[in-house]
Amino acid sequence: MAQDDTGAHRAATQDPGTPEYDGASGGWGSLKGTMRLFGKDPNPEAVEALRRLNKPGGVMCTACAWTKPAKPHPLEICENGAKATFWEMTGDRADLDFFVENTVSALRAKSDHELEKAGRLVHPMRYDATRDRYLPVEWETAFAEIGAALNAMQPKEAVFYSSGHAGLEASYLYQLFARLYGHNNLPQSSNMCHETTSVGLNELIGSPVGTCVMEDFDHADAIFFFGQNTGSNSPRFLRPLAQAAERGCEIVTFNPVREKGLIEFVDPQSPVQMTVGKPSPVSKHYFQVKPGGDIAAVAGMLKLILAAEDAAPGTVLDHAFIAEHTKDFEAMRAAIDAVEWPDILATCGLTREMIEAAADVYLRAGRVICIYGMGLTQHVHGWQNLGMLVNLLLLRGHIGRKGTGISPVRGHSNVQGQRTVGIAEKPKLVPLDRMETQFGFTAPREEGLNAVHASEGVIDGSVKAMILLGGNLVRALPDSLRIEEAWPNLDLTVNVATKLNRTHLFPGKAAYILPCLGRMDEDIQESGPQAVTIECSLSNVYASVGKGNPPSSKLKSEVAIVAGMAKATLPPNPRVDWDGWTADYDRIRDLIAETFPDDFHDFNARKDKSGGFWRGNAARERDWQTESGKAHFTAPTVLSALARDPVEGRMTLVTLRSNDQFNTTVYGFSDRLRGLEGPRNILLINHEEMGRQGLSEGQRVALVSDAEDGIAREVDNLIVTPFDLPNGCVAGYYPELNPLVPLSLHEEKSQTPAYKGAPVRIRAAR
Ligand SMILES: Nc1nc2c(c(=O)[nH]1)N[C@H]1C(S)=C(S)[C@@H](COP(=O)(O)OP(=O)(O)OC[C@H]3O[C@@H](n4cnc5c(=O)[nH]c(N)nc54)[C@H](O)[C@@H]3O)O[C@H]1N2
Ligand SMILES: Nc1nc2c(c(=O)[nH]1)N[C@H]1C(S)=C(S)[C@@H](COP(=O)(O)OP(=O)(O)OC[C@H]3O[C@@H](n4cnc5c(=O)[nH]c(N)nc54)[C@H](O)[C@@H]3O)O[C@H]1N2
Ligand SMILES: [Mo]
Repeated sequence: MAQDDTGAHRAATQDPGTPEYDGASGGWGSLKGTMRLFGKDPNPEAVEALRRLNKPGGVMCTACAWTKPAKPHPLEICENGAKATFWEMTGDRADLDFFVENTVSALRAKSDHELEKAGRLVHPMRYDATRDRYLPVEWETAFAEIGAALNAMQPKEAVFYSSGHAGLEASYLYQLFARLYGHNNLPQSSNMCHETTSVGLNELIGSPVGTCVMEDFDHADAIFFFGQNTGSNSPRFLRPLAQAAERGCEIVTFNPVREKGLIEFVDPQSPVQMTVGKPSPVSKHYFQVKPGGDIAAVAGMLKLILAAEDAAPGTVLDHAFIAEHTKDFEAMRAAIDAVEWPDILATCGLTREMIEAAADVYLRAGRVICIYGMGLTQHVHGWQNLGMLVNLLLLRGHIGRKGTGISPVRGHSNVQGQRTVGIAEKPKLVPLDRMETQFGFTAPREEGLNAVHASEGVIDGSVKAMILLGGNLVRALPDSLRIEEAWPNLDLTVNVATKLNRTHLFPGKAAYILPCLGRMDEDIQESGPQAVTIECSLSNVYASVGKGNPPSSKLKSEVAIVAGMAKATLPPNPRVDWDGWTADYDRIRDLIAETFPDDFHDFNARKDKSGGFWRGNAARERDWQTESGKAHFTAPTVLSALARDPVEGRMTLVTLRSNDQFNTTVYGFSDRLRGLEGPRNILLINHEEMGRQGLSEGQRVALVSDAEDGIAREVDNLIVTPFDLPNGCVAGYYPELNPLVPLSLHEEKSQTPAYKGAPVRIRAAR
């Protein structure tokens, strides 16, 4: 592959080329990928669940937040949805014998994969330090002890985290519990994920979520796609993308890694494609931007677009839109004019021809959508990344028209919805006045802790209790070894979980694992079978009804567990009916509708609609709910989204998800779509950098932190694996490499950790 003088390691071709691996994403490979993990005779209940997945009356998949369409396919599933379903509906059990046989210290020697592979949790457990084991405890005892422990501390010393798994009902009760108890310490997984979006888009266009709906993908002429790996992380989105490409929509992708799903796609639902195996091309142009190089790449595009306008005034920009709807155009223009091409090319690692090709697609398109994921949000200047995409869209009025808009692709299936119903550490985002009237109390107004601030509190001892409604925080956070070390100093750790994970193995002084029903499990309460609800990336809200046989009669629903803890902690309140709400989730939805009438009026009636109900989006109507009442252009203050300028020998570490994992849940060891098989302790690096550093394939090395904050960080025994990446960066897997990401290295406004831009050096293995 040619190296040009801009540092791009790929010749100036704009053709995505033929991938080096066999078979496109989707297709037989994806079906085989699933069967390989779960055998030829998977649990028949799981197979039945798959038939009902993402359809009205069925279960809404836990594997990602991509929308569940109103007209679902006969099988509205993907490889990873199937994996998530089989993984949750496993016949394996981490039963009482398992916990007798294994001390917690012994369990720490197991891998993330082995821990969850032990199977579903079946009984509430309490840690016994003298025996170094989790031992069974009765629910009421656990609730009473948790309540007593919480009442023995100041409310603001406790943190209530949620991973984006739990439905809107449990999430609403959880935030209510926190506020009745007396804090806003409600960090959520989005603090490590799309918080940059929640903060950044909100400032820029007055919407913390994306503006696109499904129909927009049928009308866009061009889609600019930044740092989101659809093939692995939201595979059902591949079909609408491939269909868009097929009808002539030009997709331009910016990503340091040549992610196969964005190159070509085989539809597992298309018999012709499955037989002939002819893939549909997805991206017209695929540009391997350097990590953190997107601001520069888009700055180049903006320069060309503004130059086109100057050459033929009045023909390129939508002046009427800019005048009526936006602010700071001139400041943006001045900042872009001041940027020099050599700096742009050096920072993004692309050639001028590539950027011209991208600008050309933009200029020819009547309707443009920008899509992005963690490749933009998990950087120090992530907010400016988003600002650049919004700049692109605003220039020609590409927000608030059919076929246009900005579309962040969210992660956990209900991560967006939990925020909508009040899980927020920022009290100003929540209608506390209304809740005060509803429940007759004075809500805390002090800003709560987000994930990074809560972690700092665990390390410095100011946080005393961590309650986790799902998740595996010790593994998912940056600086994970420092977190592991500090976690056992907590007075109280409570893990509401379906499966055992590493966080549970660092018990606080009092520590509980409370096993919950999963989304697939039937949830029967006093009033009968219950539905839960979730919100997808496109702001549709749907009911999800589990039908599976729960792995143990001892399990409680997340609603029942939150209510149980709350009841045991809080004094009685005539307006608060934990038991009655648990008995009938319709009553919780009525509360949600009362607190959030605009979004959730007639909630119980609307929740069963095919394709869900859309919550609406003001920015889509060009109603900009920003401070100025306008949409804001951004004048970038930096060209690279990374924290620091390049230094000799320093590499940028990008942490990636494999195709065989869901966050910290590792299903298996095949990263099929990248052609990587086997162990996860790999260091991906290109041939040229290998030569420069004197490395050979298969050699073992260590990575050390180059963060200059005086904290030593190291991950040893990584296998050097040649991989097509830009120069100056290396990549490897999350969560194994989390010890190398400094907690202090985070996005400037939202504190989203910079998981895609940690400074490291390569050292000899010990
Ligand atoms: N199967 C599966 N599905 C999942 C998940 C999972 O772990 N497994 N996780 C879920 C969750 S919580 C989330 S948030 C989403 C995450 O989904 P994504 O947003 O796709 O997140 P990642 O896979 O971390 O990385 C996204 C891409 O960013 C690219 N990238 C890295 N740095 C840069 C950069 O500087 N610029 C650009 N342009 N690109 C860059 C990487 O090469 C990668 O392709 O997926 C959800 N769905
Ligand atoms: N280096 C690096 N680190 C990252 C990222 C990265 O790209 N790179 N990505 C970040 C992102 S985007 C995210 S969202 C976070 C994710 O961080 P978390 O939300 O903390 O982690 P998960 O791996 O999703 O949580 C897995 C656990 O959730 C529990 N669980 C599964 N289903 C359910 C359920 O239905 N109910 C309950 N109560 N529990 C359940 C199981 O016990 C399982 O072990 O990680 C972040 N960390
Ligand atoms: Mo996420």
